[in-house]
Amino acid sequence: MAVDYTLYLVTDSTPEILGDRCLADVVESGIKGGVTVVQYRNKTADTAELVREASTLHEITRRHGVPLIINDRIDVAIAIGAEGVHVGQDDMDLQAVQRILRTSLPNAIIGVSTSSVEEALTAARNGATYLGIGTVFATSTKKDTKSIIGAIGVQKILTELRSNSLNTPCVCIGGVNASNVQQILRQSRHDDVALDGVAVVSAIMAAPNPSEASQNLRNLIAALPAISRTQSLGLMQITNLSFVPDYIAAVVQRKPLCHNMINTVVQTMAANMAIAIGGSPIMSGNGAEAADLAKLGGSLVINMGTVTPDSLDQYVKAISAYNAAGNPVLLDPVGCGATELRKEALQTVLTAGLFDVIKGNEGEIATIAGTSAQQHGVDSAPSNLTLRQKAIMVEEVAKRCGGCVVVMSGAVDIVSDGYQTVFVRNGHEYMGLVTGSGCCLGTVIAAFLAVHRENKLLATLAALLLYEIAAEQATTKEAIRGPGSFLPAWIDTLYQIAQSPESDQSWIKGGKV
Ligand code: 3NM
Ligand code: MG
Repeated sequence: MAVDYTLYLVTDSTPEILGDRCLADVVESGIKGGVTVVQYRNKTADTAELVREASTLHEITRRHGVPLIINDRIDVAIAIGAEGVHVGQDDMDLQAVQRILRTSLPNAIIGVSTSSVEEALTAARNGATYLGIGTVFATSTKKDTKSIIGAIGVQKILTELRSNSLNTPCVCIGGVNASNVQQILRQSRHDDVALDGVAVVSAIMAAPNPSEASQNLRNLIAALPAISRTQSLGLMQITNLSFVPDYIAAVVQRKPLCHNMINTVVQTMAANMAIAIGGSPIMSGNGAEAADLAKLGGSLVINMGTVTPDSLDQYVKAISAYNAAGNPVLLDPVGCGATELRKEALQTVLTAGLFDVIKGNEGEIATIAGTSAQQHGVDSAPSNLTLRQKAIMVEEVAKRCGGCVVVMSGAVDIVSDGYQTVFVRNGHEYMGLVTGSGCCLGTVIAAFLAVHRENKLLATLAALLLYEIAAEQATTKEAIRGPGSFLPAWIDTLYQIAQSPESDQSWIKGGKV
């Protein structure tokens, strides 16, 4: 039978996790909440107890049409006629398991724990039905974990398997819970390679309400936005910018909510720019209302420009709320390398959830990449990196952040989703003389993200071109004598283009990508 690995529950009967509750009740509750596979794992009970408990569980799982897999004990699996077994690297080797089960349980699922590329390739080549990949995050549930591999380790294993044409289903295990399930699923993705599900112990077994905990995990998994790879954009087709007016028209038509948690310097300007391009801004710094706002289908901007301990707490709440609702989040890590406090705040934010776009200047992106020199204030320190070196850095950060789009703003803007990278040479020097011109780009991009979720790279590119070409056009107006008169003219031009992006497409011919 085809197994659904989406939410794989591994049981644990220890007092630390099960407490004094009944194992069968907890498992049934989990299944009712959405568990799709159950593994009975008990490292201490006597054989008679194992067989007895396994058959009780089997009765429940059968009733709900969910497969039951027995950890390690092939004999117990055979005794109760379970759907499968799961073996670790220190258990009986896969070929021996296959020999034994060939006659007694010929259709058995045989899962294997793996923590390295070699182990995974070997198990998959030898015919494992599925692989458990771990340990993803540190966990106290299993005392003898070998290595913590993180999302990057999982991604590496998945990529190697798939590039060797091994399509064995994979789940990951170790420290997975509601706060990180979206992160691990998204950050382990690469091209069209993805996990088939997640395996958890304590997130369900130790939950006060296992059914609710399972339901919550299923919802979080379901809310995860599909990875939106730019379809054969390529460098050839990027010369055709005719999608930009269409993207703008859709923003104006849909009037997306733009929830800005943005620094206190640029609130008004960001709100005005959002309105000019057709968005509906709300400048709320209160994380407690983020869950309600997230339901309205808009996007969230986290701009750390005037971060404080309190605003940081609010960001974390809002990021979780938007991630849970599956709505886009843009991070502007303003001045994140300038002080120790900002570096710490950046780490808090980056681990709080997932971002669809990260936008920063060179110093800020370099700080995220871990390669920056000391920043002076919020402006980017000049570096001697070549454009190519910067592009590699942008790509790296995009990959590391699990398929988010990274924008490094500058004289040449670099935009990458980790697979495709685009340079944009539009803009005007006056932009650098108006405070908040970088921050407001985040707000404008976020408005586009809310409407164009299927293609984050193109959405970002459309917003960037609109923003910078409008700035160029504004400076050609007669009354412009400097940055002061430039700002209102820029807002006017954004508004004019947004109102009729298609009636006169000549503006987009100014796009320099
Ligand atoms: N196997 P929790 S980690 C059973 O790395 C098990 O192979 C692991 O428990 C491995 O979801 C683990 O509570 C325990 O962190 C996972
Ligand atoms: Mg084992």
